[in-house]
This record gives sequence, structure tokens and C-alpha cells, in this order.
Amino acid sequence: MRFYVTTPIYYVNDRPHIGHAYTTIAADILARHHRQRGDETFFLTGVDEHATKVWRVAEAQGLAAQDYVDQIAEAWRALPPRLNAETDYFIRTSDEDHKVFVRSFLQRIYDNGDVYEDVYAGLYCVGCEEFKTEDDLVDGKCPLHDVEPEWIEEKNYFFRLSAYQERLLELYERRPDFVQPPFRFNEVKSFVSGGLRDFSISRAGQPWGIPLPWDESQVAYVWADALVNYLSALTYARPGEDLREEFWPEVRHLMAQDILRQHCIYWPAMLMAAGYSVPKQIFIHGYLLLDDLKISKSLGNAVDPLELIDVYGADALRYWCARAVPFGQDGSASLTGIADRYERELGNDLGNLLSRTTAMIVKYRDGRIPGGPAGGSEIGAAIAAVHDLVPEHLDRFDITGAIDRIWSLVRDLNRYVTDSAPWTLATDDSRSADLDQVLYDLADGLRAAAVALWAYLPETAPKILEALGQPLEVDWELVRYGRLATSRTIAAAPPLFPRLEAAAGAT
Ligand code: ME8
Repeated sequence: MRFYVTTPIYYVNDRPHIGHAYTTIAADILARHHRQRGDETFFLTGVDEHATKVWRVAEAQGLAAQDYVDQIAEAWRALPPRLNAETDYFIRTSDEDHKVFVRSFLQRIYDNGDVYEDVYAGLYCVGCEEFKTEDDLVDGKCPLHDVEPEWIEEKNYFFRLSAYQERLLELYERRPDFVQPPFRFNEVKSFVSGGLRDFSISRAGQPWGIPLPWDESQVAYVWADALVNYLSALTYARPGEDLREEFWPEVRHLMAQDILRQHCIYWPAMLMAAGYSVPKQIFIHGYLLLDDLKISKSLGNAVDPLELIDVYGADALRYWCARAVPFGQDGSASLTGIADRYERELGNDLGNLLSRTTAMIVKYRDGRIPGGPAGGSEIGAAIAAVHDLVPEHLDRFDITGAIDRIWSLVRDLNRYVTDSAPWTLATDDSRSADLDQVLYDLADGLRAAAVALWAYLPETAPKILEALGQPLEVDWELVRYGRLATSRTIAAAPPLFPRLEAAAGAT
């Protein structure tokens, strides 16, 4: 199977925040999981540089737009590694190869007869980088940005979106899982059924952007430039290769609902007009509403919630993102829960389990993992459930359901320690084989849990494998009972998630 996943390319008018981290983490979890399954995987992220709001920030700072984006793009490039996200390419829309591709893409639409010239007279919200109708406004203001849109009157080129209404509806009909979750898809369908207006794909009088190939006095409208990144990147991410053959249209776009229309309506129509296949799937997650002011106060110095990484580590942030709000549902989440989850779930459920297991193997068996797999073990059944069900959840983008499933294995293992009471078995020589079995099952269960957790906790999972003397391999087939490498001598593991005195104030 081929799996190509994207995040939106983020605007560089400001620095990254936790909302951007959220989508990037989700995409990384999916990409890592597919790599574990042996799928050919490509993970793209990057930045959107030709927006009017970006240009204005540069102006306000007295910088040439290119100099400004060159500087700030580096803060964005640093985001994925900071989150332990392993991307295959980081695209910037000011990349020369992207510009060349966008021009040829738009030329194809033009040649297809879907572009015409007209005067645009209406409202534009720079915050949204979107043209607005009166219906979009509340008390004359953009409800998202709480500002009055600007009046724009200029000669523009328009894309004949209205001509694609039937083809879009037919696409939605034919591909019932094109947009996920279904309640978002319904929004899209009813919007398109209500009729589509052509949209301007150019801006006159803005010197920042990609000049149109047929009229260099105008630049491409930022969305007509940005959406194309998902395709353009494939043509130059790996020099000498055209990854479109491999990965187009096997793409899954991830984003929040703020940019659903552009992705579910404009983008497929533009692709059809340019003669390309439409994406495989578009997944819309909710918008995190964060009480970040409270966070910064309670953490004292953490003005930027991303600084929580310095306190808790990237894996704890990833874990919180996966579990705080059911992925795909609309909801609000409080970052204060991160301290609680760090301590109770990562520290106690997982960290203590490893410490106790390794300590018992040291104490009762001199550090040698005993025995071999037994048939019918209850831990075997719990591992099998993870092996079979987690991919099903993740194939539905159910990032939260999948981690819940893995965590129930972690909880089963904790219960198994309590129920089997190895400390009691250790006092009775006649029960030595039982103790061997319990220690084996605990170590094997932890090993399998670590492999399954790798997509979520890529820094922690290898530490668990190492503490258990296991090879650092995370192939999904290793999420099976009885794959434990024994005959190694291990030591008691240090805490995976040490208690944080400094973080106590954040709860
Ligand atoms: O819209 N909760 O860029 P953008 C969840 N450049 N996700 C959030 C979030 C939050 N509070 N805040 C941001 C753009 N996001 C365009 C995209 S794509 C061809 C062009 C995430 O910087 C979420 O994925 O405004 C959202 O859709 C995206 O950042 C918006 O990023």
C-alpha cells in the first residue's frame, strides 16, 4: 500500500503554535504507523509564504518579503523535529521548483478554458486570505478574525468553479469516504448543493506572489498557489525522481475545519480542470480551543505553549494531543491536563510498569528474562487485539481510538502484575515455573506495547525496548505474543517519565 499524508502548509505571518503542532503530530502518528506496516510512505509539511498578511508583516518590520520569509521559515522548519515528527519533505512556496510548477498548473487550467477575466469588487478578509460575501459576515465583521474585511476593486482572473458543481456532487456521491468525518462531509455537500460562485485566482497590485504565466502583471491568489504544493512537492522532493507516479493520488490531506472549503471544493475542482485525479481522502479534525493564557501564567515563564515540550518532552505532548480530544470531533481541550496525564498515565501506568518489571527480573532471576511463551496466555490475547484492531482504527484516522486500545494493553499488564503477585510466587519454590511465566509475559507484553506505541512515542518506545534488551525494531508484525528475545541480561530501568517538580504548578 502507498500512503501519502500532508499537513496544511502554514502561514508564516507568525510563529508556530500548539494548534499547528497538533496537525503535524497527528500526521506523523499516521505516517509512522504506515511505515511500521511496511507501506511506502511519504509525509509532507511546509509553509505558505505568498499571503497578503505575510507581505504586510514583512513591510511592518521594514524587511523585503523574501528576507522576512527566509528568516521565519527556519522557525517553522524546526517545528517537526521539535515534535519528534519525521517528515519526508518540508516545502516552501517560494521554492523555485514550486513556482515553476504552479505556473504550469495554472496554465493548464487556463488552456482548458476555465479562466476568465472580470472585475472583482467586494470584500476581502486578510486574516482568512479569502473573499467574503455579506452572508459570511456577522455585524459586518469576519467572525473568525473580528475585523471588518477590506473593500477590494480590481481586475482579476476568475476560475470557473460554478462549472464544476455537478462534477463535484457526482464525486461526493461516488466516493462516500472522500471527506471524513461524515458530519464534515455533509457540510461540504450542502454547501456545494447550494450553488458555487466562481472565485478569483489572482491579485493585482500586490508585488508578492507567483506571477501568472499569461499575465505577469498579476500574481496568483495565495490559495491558487498554496494548494498546488501537495502536487508540486512530489516533482522535486527527491532530485531526479518524479514521485507523482508513486504517490498521486494516494494522498490524505489533514487539517482543521477552518480550511475545509478550499480543500474539499476548490482543490478537487482545480485538479479536475488541470487534468489530475482528485485526492484519496480529506480528514478534518477539530479546532483546539486552548486556554493558553492560563497555561503561561501557571507555568510562569512559558509564554508559548510549545515550550511545554521543554518541560514534559515531545512524547508527552504527542500523547496529550492524541488523547485530549477524540480526534476528528469538535472540542475544546485544556492543556492543563497534560501534567495529569504525564504523571498518572505515562509516569505510573507505563513508566512504573517498566521499572517494576525490570526490577523483578533483576531481583528474582538475576536480570535474565526467563522462560518462553505459553499458549493461551491472557497477555497473548491482549496483544493480539492490539495487533488486529489498532490498524483498523488508524485506517479510519481514529488516532484516539487506537491509543485507547494500546493503553488497555498497558492497563491489562498492570492488572496482571497485581493479580499474579510475583512477589508471592517468589516465596514458593514449587511455583518457580509460574513466576517464570509471569515475568516472561510482562516483559513480552511491554515489548509489544512499546512497538505499538512507537508511532505515538517515538522517543520512549526505543527506551523500553532497550531496557528489555530487545532489538530496536518496530515492524508491526512484532506486535505478536512470544517474540521476546530472552537469554539477555538486563538491569533495572530508570524512570521513563521522572516526576517533575517544576511542572507541579501547571496542574
Ligand atoms: O490556513 N487547533 O494556514 P494556517 C487545531 N496557509 N488545529 C489548528 C489550530 C487549532 N487551534 N490552529 C491551527 C492556512 N491549526 C493555509 C493553509 S494549505 C494548502 C494552506 C492547524 O497557518 C490546522 O491544521 O492558518 C489548521 O487547518 C491549520 O493549522 C491552519 O494553518
